[in-house]
Amino acid sequence: MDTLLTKLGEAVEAGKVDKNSPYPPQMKGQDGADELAGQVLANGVAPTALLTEALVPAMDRVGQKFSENKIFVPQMLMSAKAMGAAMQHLKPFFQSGDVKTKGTFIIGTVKGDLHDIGKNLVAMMVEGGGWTIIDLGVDVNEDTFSQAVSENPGAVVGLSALLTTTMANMEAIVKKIKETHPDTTILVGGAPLTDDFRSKIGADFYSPDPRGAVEYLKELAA
Ligand code: B1M
Repeated sequence: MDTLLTKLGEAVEAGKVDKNSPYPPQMKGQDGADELAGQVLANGVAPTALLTEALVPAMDRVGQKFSENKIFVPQMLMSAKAMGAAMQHLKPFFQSGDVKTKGTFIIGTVKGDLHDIGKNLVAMMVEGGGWTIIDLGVDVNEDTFSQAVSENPGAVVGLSALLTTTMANMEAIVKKIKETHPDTTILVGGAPLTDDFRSKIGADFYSPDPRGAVEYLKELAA
């Protein structure tokens, strides 16, 4: 089983989406992230193990190689695509929560930022925790967030950012939401954030991972 998890991590790292994918040429005809994720789960591995032992470490290696100029944006995109193919297999597990009655969770990656893998994972897991999800996508500005809250009174909002430059944009979004809808609870997350930063921008809760967001929302709904 470790071999399959290793192979899955390698496929994501190399950007091998599925068997038919021509990229990378040296892996032509081999199973990709899509097939391997299916095989791992069919062998009874827990979905969270697939995530924490194969997919997330693979993306970390991708980030490391990018920092060292060993790969560039197109390769990083192929890895993201491969990760997305594997994540499709996780969806049914993370979404099979209770009936969706706990409330509405509006989520988006903040303006200037196109990273959506972490945001999608948070959305999947919160949905599995029994919340209705409104996913605003990536590069979302303060007006769009505020509008979504107007359309969904009482909704909780989640902001994601992966860049040190774009996390700064969270402040204006929090400000606008709190001005227009003062009672809105706002969660923030993403690799460069800290709880100090959360406190500085006036958001209500910071979680480094989807699990923390789910737990916080559970308490909020209790
Ligand atoms: Co970009 N990128 N990227 N990238 N990218 C990073 C983030 C980087 C760390 C890579 C590096 O240099 N080592 C670096 C940021 C440096 C910094 O600012 N600190 C970087 C850079 C520089 C860039 C560009 C500027 C590169 C360029 O063009 N020169 C560019 C920016 C584009 C833009 O957004 N405007 C860029 C582009 C891209 C791609 C488009 C090619 C692609 C994204 C594709 C996509 O998302 N669809 C990409 C990728 C794939 C990465 C890395 C390799 C992987 C990100 C990822 O998906 N991780 C990343 C390096 C890395 O993270 N190791 C990197 C896996 C994911 C599960 O983790 O997203 O952290 P993460 O989410 C976690 C937690 O953060 C948390 O839960 C998730 C699950 O555990 N979380 C929340 C996230 N949101 C949350 C919200 C919550 C709670 C928890 O509550 C609401």
